[in-house]
Amino acid sequence: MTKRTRLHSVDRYPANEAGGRDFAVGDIHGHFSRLQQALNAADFNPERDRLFSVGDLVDRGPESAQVLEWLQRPWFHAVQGNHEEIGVRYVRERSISAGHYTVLGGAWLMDLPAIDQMNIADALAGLPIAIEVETPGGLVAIVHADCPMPTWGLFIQFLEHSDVNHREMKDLSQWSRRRLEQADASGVPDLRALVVGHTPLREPAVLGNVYHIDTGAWLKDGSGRFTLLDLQTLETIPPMRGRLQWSD
Ligand SMILES: [Mn+2]
Repeated sequence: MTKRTRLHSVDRYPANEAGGRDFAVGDIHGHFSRLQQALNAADFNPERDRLFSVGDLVDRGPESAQVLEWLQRPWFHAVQGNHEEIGVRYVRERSISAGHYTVLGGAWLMDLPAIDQMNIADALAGLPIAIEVETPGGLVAIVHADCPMPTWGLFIQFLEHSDVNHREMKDLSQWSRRRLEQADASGVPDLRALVVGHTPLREPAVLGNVYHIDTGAWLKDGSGRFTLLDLQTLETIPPMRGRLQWSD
C-alpha cells in the first residue's frame, strides 16, 4: 500500500558548449506549428541552440499528439506542467473525470487508443519538475509555476530528499500564481533567474529575478504569441517593451 515511486525531480544541464544559444519558452498547449514559427523567426539552430520548455506542452491546442515527437528532439527539454500531471493522472489513475479533463482541453488524449495513451503518460510522467541550466552569468532554473520555498536550494533539497508533503510542494510548483497575485518581487536569492509559465500575460513580467514568460501563444482568440527568453542575455524575442518590472 505504501508503494512510493521517487519523483523525477530535477535535470541539470551544463553551459551550452556548442557555442549556441539557450532559450526558454512559455506554455505551448498543443501549438507546435506556432512554436516552430517562433523558432524560425529567431533563427533557431538545432545543431547548436537548445530550447527549454516551462511545461504545459499539451491540451487545448490542436497538435498535442505531437508531444512525443518533440520530446524526442535532442535540443528540446521540458519540465512537467500541471497539464502533463493531469494527463498522467487521467491515464493511470482515472483520478480526474473525463468531463473535467475535456473542459481542460484533454479530449485529444482520451480519443487516442489505450496503448498510445499509456505511452504518452509514460513520457509525461518522466519529465522533471525542475531544470537547472548553467549560464555564464550564473544558474538559471525552470519550473512550471513557482519555486514554493524561500530558496531554490531548499526547494531542490526538498524535492530530492524529503518524503514529507512531497505532493503538496510539487503541486505548488506546478499550480501557484502567488507571486503574480501578490506582486511579490522578492525573487529567488540563490539563482541568477527563475523562469516560469502557467499564467498567460500580455507581456512577459519580471518580478525580482523571476521571469514569467507565458504570453499566451495558445489563446484561442489569437491575441497571444510565443516569447523566447535567451538564458544567457535574459533578453526576449520579440523584445520586451521596456524592461518590464511588475507594477501593481
Ligand atoms: Mn499551467
